[in-house]
Amino acid sequence: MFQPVITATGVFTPSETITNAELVTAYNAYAARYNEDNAEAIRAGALEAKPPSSEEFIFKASGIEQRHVMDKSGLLDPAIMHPLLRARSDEEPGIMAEMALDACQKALKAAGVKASEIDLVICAASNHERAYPAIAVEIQKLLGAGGFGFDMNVACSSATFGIQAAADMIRAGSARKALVVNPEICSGHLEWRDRDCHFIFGDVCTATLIERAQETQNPLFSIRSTRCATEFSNNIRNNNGFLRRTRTSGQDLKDRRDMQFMQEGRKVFKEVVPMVATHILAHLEAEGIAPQALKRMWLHQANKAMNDFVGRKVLGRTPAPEEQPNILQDYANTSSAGSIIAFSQHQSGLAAGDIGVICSFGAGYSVGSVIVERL
Ligand code: CO8
Repeated sequence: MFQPVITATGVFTPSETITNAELVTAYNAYAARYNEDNAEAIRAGALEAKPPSSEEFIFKASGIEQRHVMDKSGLLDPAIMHPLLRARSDEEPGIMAEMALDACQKALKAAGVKASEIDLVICAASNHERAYPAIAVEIQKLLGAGGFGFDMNVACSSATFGIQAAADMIRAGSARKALVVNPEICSGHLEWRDRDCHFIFGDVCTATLIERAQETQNPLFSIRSTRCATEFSNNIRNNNGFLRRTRTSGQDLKDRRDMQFMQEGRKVFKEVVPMVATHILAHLEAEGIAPQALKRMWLHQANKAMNDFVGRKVLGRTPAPEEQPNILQDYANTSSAGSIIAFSQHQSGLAAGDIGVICSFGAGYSVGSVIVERL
């Protein structure tokens, strides 16, 4: 058996940002235009008018101040309201692979590992731009890595589930050096024309390099233990899929609302928060770690109030900001990448032997926790 250790992380951050003010201006222009175009149907009661969005609501309800995106021009155009991404030929690298390459190369550089030494690439994300060939295999080729790669999707929990898969393979001996990479183009699946959710997501890519402790000079964190759990729920759902064209219901096959992200946000909040706190506490107990011994929690970055609640439940007191760092104010919810951005950016102040937990949660429902020890 080999001990898996995290030796580096890498983050690709798109250069374009959208502030809440920009977002709300674009949405409100879209809503005004929609209400004007459909004035007759709205007056007749056949359609509902779209109410305006507000910066105050967004910040108060979520803690989000801005988001990074791959393309803001389409998102801020009231006549478009989705990202505009250049169509690529099959001979060019795909956009997810391109984002992944940047994040992986940053992680490899930080650890001083050559791409050719990598023998496992897991592309773990909540959406994949095509069905096959796997994005992970394309990333493997672009990197010049060996071994094998595969894609997986557990929505917001993809990164921690991917880390568990990689850590288990390293432990068992079927992989030596693994990259778990999370290219999240959430802007492609968000419904920017729905004020209930238009502020939630942003784009980013994270990568985590995991190696055998016995074969690295520069380990950062030992992976003490991982735990994943799922419980079916329809409260976060996206019905887009390959059976789309088989439907004959007469609905718009290109632009159905349920082909984008949908959620019952209140229900998600109420049901997932206790599930996450119970999950982390049970995981710590199984490892013989008292919650008070936890020095850091890198939580999924969906909602500030949600994280505050989980932090209080786990520690039994209000965590200091450095104990439970948030990055969602700058990045919004980046699905599976959120907890890894927090992990990547907030490692200072930990001493050898300190214990922390990376935890993500979301659609499925799904929860994944990774208990790590600073080396
Ligand atoms: N501006 C002004 N008012 C608004 C707006 C807005 N933009 N939006 C809603 N309101 C109004 C509502 O209409 C409502 O009005 P009323 O009281 O008159 O009905 C009022 O404000 C309150 O609305 P809510 O009850 O919806 O507000 P909440 O306080 O619950 O906040 C949140 C909404 C922020 C969505 C909150 O419920 C939340 O964060 N919930 C948890 C969500 C979550 O964590 N989801 C996880 C999803 S991520 C995941 O699993 C990955 C999926 C894959 C990613 C795909 C990429 C797209």
